[in-house]
Amino acid sequence: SLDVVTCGEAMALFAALQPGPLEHCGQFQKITAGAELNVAIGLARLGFGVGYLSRVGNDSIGRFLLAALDHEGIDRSHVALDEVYPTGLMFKTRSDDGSDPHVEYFRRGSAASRLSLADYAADYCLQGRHVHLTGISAALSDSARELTVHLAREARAAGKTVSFDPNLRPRLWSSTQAMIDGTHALAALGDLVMPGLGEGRLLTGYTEPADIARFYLDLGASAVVIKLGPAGAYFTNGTESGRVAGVPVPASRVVDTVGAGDGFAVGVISGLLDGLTLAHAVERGTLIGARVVQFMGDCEGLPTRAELEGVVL
Ligand code: KDG
Repeated sequence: SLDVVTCGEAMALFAALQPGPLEHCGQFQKITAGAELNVAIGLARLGFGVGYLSRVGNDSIGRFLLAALDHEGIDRSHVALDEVYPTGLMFKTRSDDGSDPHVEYFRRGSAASRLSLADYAADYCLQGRHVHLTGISAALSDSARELTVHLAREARAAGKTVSFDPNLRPRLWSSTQAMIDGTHALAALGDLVMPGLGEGRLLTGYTEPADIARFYLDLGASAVVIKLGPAGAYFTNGTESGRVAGVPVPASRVVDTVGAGDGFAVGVISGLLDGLTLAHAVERGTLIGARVVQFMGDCEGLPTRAELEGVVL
């Protein structure tokens, strides 16, 4: 049975094996990517029943992703195989100095961009206790945004908890204003809203974490967690607020920062589903985020339950 359902685009990520611009790199490692998929993988590794709503192309990349879903024990009964549109791809530079890598997408017109209300299945989507969404799904296309909004609204109306990570991808939106409006529409349907500090500033116009959080509480969230990167996180549920310190990771051990936010989300969501207080769930988020940056892929660092228990960083 499912505990959590998420929806988004899965891609193959070709991660450069040498530093420098992608045009000069001839060697890549093929791994899975997709923010919601990363969260699905993290929650499945912690033992939750996870369902994933998506579309992939009927091509080798689509089959690669389906095999990865099977390997991780994620239910893929609602991942449609699209006969017309291909699976999306992305490439990532190798960064050897701890800085954020550069990412190039080949995902316009992808199978997942064709996600629409026709993919919605209430009996499936509302089976779990929790739905996790990000702003990336809303950025893929108008039809994918309609599906994402519908899923969030139905889940909330059915009494499920809904987490939302804005995960801003300016390159996928037609304009900054469209991005802000589209992201607000989804944030307004989230119980738990988890922006990064930079995202929160851009979206709300406020500078301080407490003011950004207030904006989302006023929009209807019951908890807001603002990611402060290596400095940890700020959290509030309106009555209890605080900061959780970052987990120090020596610069020499930072291999790849991409996926840290998804690892953080895995920690917070799993913690709340496990019945932890918001503060303890956020602590778990910082632990997992700090672990993920020490691995090259987006999801290699996501721990199993046993690894989480003895998290050695
Ligand atoms: O959060 C990690 C994601 O950025 C990555 O896996 C790919 O979904 C992705 C995106 O759109 O950037």
